[in-house]
Amino acid sequence: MLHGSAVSAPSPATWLDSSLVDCAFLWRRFAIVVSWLLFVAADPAPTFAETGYDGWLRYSPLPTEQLERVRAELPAVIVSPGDSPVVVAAAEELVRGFRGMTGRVLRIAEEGPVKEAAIVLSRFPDVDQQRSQSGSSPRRRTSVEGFSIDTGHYHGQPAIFIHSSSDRGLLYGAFALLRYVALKGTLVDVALMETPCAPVRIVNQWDNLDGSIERGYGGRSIFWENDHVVAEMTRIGDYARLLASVGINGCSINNVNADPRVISAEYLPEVARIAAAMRPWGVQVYLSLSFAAPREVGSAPTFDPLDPVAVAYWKEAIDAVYRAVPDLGGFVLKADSEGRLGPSQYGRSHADAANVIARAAQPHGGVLFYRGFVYDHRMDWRDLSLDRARAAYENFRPLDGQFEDNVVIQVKHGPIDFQVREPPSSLFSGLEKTNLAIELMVSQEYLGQQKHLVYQPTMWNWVLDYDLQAGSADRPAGTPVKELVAGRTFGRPLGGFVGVANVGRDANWLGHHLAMANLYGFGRLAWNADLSAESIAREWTGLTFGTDEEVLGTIVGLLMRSWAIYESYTGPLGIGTLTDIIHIHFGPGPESSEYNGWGQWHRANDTGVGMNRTVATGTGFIGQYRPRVAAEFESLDTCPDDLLLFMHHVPYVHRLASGKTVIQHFYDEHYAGAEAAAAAAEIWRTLAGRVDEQRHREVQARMDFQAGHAVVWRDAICRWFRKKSGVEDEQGRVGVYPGRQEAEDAELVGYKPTSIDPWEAASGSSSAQLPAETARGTATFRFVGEPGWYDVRVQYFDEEDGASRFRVRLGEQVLDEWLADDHVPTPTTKPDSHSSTRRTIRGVPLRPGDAIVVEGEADADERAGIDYVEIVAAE
Ligand code: GCW
Repeated sequence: MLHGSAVSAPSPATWLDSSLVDCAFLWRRFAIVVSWLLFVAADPAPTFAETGYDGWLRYSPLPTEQLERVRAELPAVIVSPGDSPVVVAAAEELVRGFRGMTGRVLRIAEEGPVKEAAIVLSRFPDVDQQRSQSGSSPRRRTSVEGFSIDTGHYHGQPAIFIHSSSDRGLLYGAFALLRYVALKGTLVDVALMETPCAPVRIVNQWDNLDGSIERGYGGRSIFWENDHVVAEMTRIGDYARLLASVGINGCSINNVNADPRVISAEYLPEVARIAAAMRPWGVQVYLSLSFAAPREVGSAPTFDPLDPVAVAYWKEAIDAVYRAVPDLGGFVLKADSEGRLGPSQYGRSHADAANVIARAAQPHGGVLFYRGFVYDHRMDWRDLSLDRARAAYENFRPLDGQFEDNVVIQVKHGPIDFQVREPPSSLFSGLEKTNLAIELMVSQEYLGQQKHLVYQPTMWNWVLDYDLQAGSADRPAGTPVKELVAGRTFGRPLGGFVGVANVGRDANWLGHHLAMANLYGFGRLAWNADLSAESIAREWTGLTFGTDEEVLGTIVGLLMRSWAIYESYTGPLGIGTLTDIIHIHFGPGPESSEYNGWGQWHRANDTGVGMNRTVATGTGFIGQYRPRVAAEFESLDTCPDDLLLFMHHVPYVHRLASGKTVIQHFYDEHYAGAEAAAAAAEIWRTLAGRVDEQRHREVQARMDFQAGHAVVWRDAICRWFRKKSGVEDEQGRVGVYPGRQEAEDAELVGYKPTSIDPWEAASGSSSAQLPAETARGTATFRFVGEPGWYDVRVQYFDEEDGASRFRVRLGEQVLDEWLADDHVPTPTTKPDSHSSTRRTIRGVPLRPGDAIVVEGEADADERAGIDYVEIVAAE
């Protein structure tokens, strides 16, 4: 797009040329302009540009009143106990943070007498360790990483103490103190005591060695380029700093669809450079392995985990890795999944596979994360008894107790694959003698790929708080997912949280500034799973956009509603996201879930919809839960509505608790969701001048895109379900779009009506495209309504295989022009539901008979496609 914005104001000429001067309208505009000017004058906007690179660690100057207070309270010296890289990072972070927030530069001093008030990084002996010989309980591990902050005296001077028994704990304490000051604006009587709720707090990056990132939507890899580690390490260190600031202590640096070379001798020095860049921030590096490595990069003829040759390979290879990176955290393994080779090749179990690597890592203190995401992607869709949701439990439950203690089974939060709503995985209550970690996806693969706003901590709260009732038979309640995965319920030595982050080289790391709330939220929940999404949103917004209550409240409101909004215009009632699941997982594609082996089925047919997973008549998946949870899901009377279609197949006219039929609820939700997405974009617009210009503009562009794309979703899904079910929308909205004129019905010159695949991705019957031999063309739309001011929405296709040019004229007057070169996060080279994009031209004066001419100029394989033009009364 021309200016990165889907909304443009009409040129002044449009206003002057108009003979339709409507006084009331002008007064309204005048009043808006005046109030805006008053608003700007009263509250000067931040004028500096912010790229988002600093994330939530901006340390921007405190507001005046707080500034005075903190300056008065702030000690002059930081006392630091030594020169380990992590402690140095902690002390320097305090200097950096207070300099940014207050303009004061603190001095760093060694332990010993001081003459001024001080912040003291105080490492006390690890009492637990001295008392306990075991040294491996999660409580001990986590207590080591905890910290406390209080005030007192140091060598007779007033002091703020950050205590911990580990360097990492001191670093986390330093970040916590800075966060406290940024949000509260004071240091008086600061008193905090925190212990992370789980030892495992790790992110995965799905980065390929060539620099691409699988399911990454924030640019190319910060770690890899051209089959090597990047030369410039700054960004890697800065990422580790962001991670450390929320307590994350590990990061796997290559895709779980692993290139086996990563552990070969050639790469180890490069991996060591990454480890060195992350080490000061207490972030340990993990490597994803290929299970066939003994054969792929070693000289072994086999990768049978029980064959002594393969066993020897792993021992040698892992010893070599640890010689290069002695503090490597460990490994991640995806085996027997989506085409990855695994133990099944030799009839061995996942435990055999995990243990051969885990044993080799044990002497080095390394941990193996073995992914529970194992399923058959070539299932026979005609066999109604098959169900992908059952796979993780069926694969791992029989092996409970057979894994080494340094193996963690890493399980996606739901039984399918990061859909917009899934129940918690049944495996969380299925393993008692095996370490678990929950895998959450920060990167929004199925949630709008960071072009749509979806604040995930609301969803994660819902999953983590779900009580899977895995306690004793007489008292099953009180075992929420967060306790199970942290290893607390069954007293496991390891457990916790893994987030698939996939940050990239975009200045703001994740593409959408507001998506950083997900990375922040992941870290905060991994640290303390009891935090509410709302409190996290308030923290993140305060740190990222400032604590002005109006700005803060507005952004928190947008974040908090965003998951529900996305769910409603994509796939409500637990049906799944309904995206195009066999390709890029972005736009709508309801048909694509069916009739294939991937098993993400929703089973919509002529009479009903939903997967029957009951024990009584369905796939039996529900039986994998503990009795009370299973009973709740099994019965239509007690199954929660938001999981209804995940668990049951029901007629379209089945009535929900609300009294609405399923199909009517579906229609209503899609309309309400699209409306809410449009409203959200307008709410963000009101923050112009209150948020720095660059971030405001960039977020606005994404939210405007989302508002348009939500309509693509609404229309595709509603039309598809109307056709499938044959049931009309009670409100008559589906297929009837006020003010919309289809491009295929317009007066076309050069353009030709062209069908779109799948059909529901185009409004009406098809679209208009320029044929291969035609470079330019026009589509003319005649206005038929009352005279007045209108918004003109042009729905066009913005593919990745060209940059077509569009110009919109009202008669001879140019209203707008733009280049269709905006990026859909996952490239598509077709006019389809992913590339369908909206451009809105606001406040256009129109009279009946006026011609709106869309001129298109094709480029390469992008044929300047137009779906429709919609003319609606100006807001
Ligand atoms: O959902 C699928 C993704 C794959 C991913 C896989 C996994 C890394 O579409 O891209 O592969 O999940 O989690 O292993």
